[in-house]
Amino acid sequence: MNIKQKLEERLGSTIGQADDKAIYYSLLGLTKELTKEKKENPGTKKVYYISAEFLIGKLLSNNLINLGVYDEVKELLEQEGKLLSQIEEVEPEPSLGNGGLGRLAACFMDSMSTLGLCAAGIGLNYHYGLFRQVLENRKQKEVKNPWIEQENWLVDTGIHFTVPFRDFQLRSTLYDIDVPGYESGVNRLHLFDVDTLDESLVEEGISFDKTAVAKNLTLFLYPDDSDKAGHLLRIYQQYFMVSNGAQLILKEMDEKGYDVRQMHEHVVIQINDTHPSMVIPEMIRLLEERGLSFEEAADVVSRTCAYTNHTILAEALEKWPSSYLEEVVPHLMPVIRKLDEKAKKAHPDEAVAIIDGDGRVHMAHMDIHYGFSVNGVAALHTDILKESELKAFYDIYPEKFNNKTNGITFRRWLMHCNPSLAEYLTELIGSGWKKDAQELEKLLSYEAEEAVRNRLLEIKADNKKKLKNYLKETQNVEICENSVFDIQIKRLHEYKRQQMNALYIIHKYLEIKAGNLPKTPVTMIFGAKAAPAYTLAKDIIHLILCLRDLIEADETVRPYLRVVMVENYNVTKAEYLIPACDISEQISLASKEASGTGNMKFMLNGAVTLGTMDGANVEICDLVGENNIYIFGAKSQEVIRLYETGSYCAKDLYESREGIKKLVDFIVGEELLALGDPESLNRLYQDLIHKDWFMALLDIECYIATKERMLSDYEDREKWSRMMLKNTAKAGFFSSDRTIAEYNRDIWKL
Ligand code: 26M
Repeated sequence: MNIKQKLEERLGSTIGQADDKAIYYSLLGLTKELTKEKKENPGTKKVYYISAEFLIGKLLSNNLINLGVYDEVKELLEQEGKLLSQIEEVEPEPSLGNGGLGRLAACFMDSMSTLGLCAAGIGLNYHYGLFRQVLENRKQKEVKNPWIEQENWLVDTGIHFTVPFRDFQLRSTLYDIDVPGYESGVNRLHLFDVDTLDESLVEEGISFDKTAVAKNLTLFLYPDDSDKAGHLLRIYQQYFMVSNGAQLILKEMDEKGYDVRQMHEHVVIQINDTHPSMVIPEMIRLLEERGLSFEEAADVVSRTCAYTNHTILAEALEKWPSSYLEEVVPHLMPVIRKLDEKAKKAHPDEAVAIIDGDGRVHMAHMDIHYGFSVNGVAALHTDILKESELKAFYDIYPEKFNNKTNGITFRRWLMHCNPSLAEYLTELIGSGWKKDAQELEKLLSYEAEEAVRNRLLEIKADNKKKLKNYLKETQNVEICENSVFDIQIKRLHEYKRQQMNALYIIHKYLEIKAGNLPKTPVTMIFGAKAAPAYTLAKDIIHLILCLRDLIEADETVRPYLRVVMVENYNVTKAEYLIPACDISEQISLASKEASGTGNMKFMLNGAVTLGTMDGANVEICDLVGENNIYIFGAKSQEVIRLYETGSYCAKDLYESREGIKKLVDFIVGEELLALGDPESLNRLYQDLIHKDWFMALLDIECYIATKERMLSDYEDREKWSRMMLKNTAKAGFFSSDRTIAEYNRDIWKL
């Protein structure tokens, strides 16, 4: 039977007669069926990628692409007057991640399958995922985000485990999502859930009884952790994830007849940040139950586990009070104490202790002592880990440290989200780039051809029109497709410095008011969720929304400058925004963004980066050369020195630089106070003057100057299109296929 027949059989009608919903669900079923026909990636050694987040995005198109039937299905539907892009709108987006860390795990799942590696993901099946963001009264409101429908991608495996806690135990059910590789075999994403979950626990917004663990464990991703109950719930979640994961790994080893004493020859556990770190003591505990001595168990587990660090922000490194662990998982504490004593005996330095003087358990320290590999996620990040943040560990274990610069899957972030560019590239350089991304460099030989460059500009213009239509339909905002699209989309965090971008908007507003009009209008686009308890992040959203409305109401400014905040920014919205972007905002304070992966997606799709020398921006700069990127701001060494000496003083800058004072004062000027919440605006104003922990005022002047230079270069369409071409051509390095090949070569050795 061909695809058309199979589809119509599922529909019980012709495609032409069916509605989008019916077609979506039939395609969902068909895709699952086609995936089942694929074989699992084989191997005698398997990597388990354990992560609290997998931000997989919608799956239909991605899976159709990887199964090699995307074009066939798309044409089939078009013959019957249906658009695949329209049908995709029916699919709810799984909401199983916050941002970069979760999206990275999803890209890695795609690449591990594509490269034919024997691999699985292990995580949790959060029913309401991360909250859905609603923008109301110029503020963020959080509501639940139910994404699991009657028919969905999850497969109930019928596999159950029992997970012990202090006062009770929970039975789990394992749900799987198949991950087909691109023209390759299939791996699985294993998502554990509790049988006793009670969705009705959620009342208003996203609040619920945090103490009813059996009923709430997999309701939300990282529920508000501003109080003790939130912290405990997070420990419950983490332990539930790793205990299930460890039991699954042992079950699979048993089934294959492997000896658990040889675990390291058959298994690698890649620990994605510290959220899954309890897998180390848990696996040791389970092996002791199977008769291994503590020493034997600790040894084999140490040869099996590898840790990836994703941040150097001190406040983000997990340190659980041992009293909390005693309250939730008392049976793990004896193991953790033994691990701590053993480490202290060998390395008495307080800086590398697992349990510190205050009784807090440093999860990363446990990973480094009892894992065989420690990696950072971009060259600069790994250097900083080695030279400062984790220097004491690097001195002990230099051989464990390695870098794996992040990557993105080109299946989703080019072939799917930007089909016209993908097709044009194939027309020019053949389709080899789909398997070997380095082949994109072949594009360089077309740099001098005006017709090629003009086509790239045309594709960009089309994508901008598509975004315009999408925003009109979904948010009822109308933007000008002939303006410059300047886009900053990422979680809202002070270190990412959306507040600095907001200060730029104030600058531009005042310039326009003074009669200095831009040649081409500028559209500033933001997308960002703030953590529910992160007050200052919410204040920054409020400022941006107030600026938006101030400008919207001003007939003299509106034709030249617009501000748009995309509501509930997620993977699906990123897929519209990224191909349409001219200016990619990557403006974190140098040394703070471990890597960034949005920067890579924008570059691949022909946007030009405006950024600091931070994370993977450094490597983008090396690849495209200084003439094809706009770099500004303090370098990481300077920033690190400022922190060490405590010599940064925002107030000095505010008082001594008239231009800076004017911008900051505007936040609490009469125009904005007439629109906004005085308490919120005032808090942000005070913070910028008295703290400014992430040094927005340090870089604001060169940021403004560099953006102005960029806008003026935008007018030179030849120059700009050369930069676009160069960026796409040099993006091959950032394929997650390259990243995963390196993980396998250096760490997993499958
Ligand atoms: C959140 C709220 C308040 C304080 C700190 C945080 C927080 C910050 C970072 C929590 C966790 C953080 O790190 C984990 C993380 O998401 N890291 C991201 O990982 C991506 C994939 O490697 C990188 O591209 C990003 O640069 C990095 O921030």
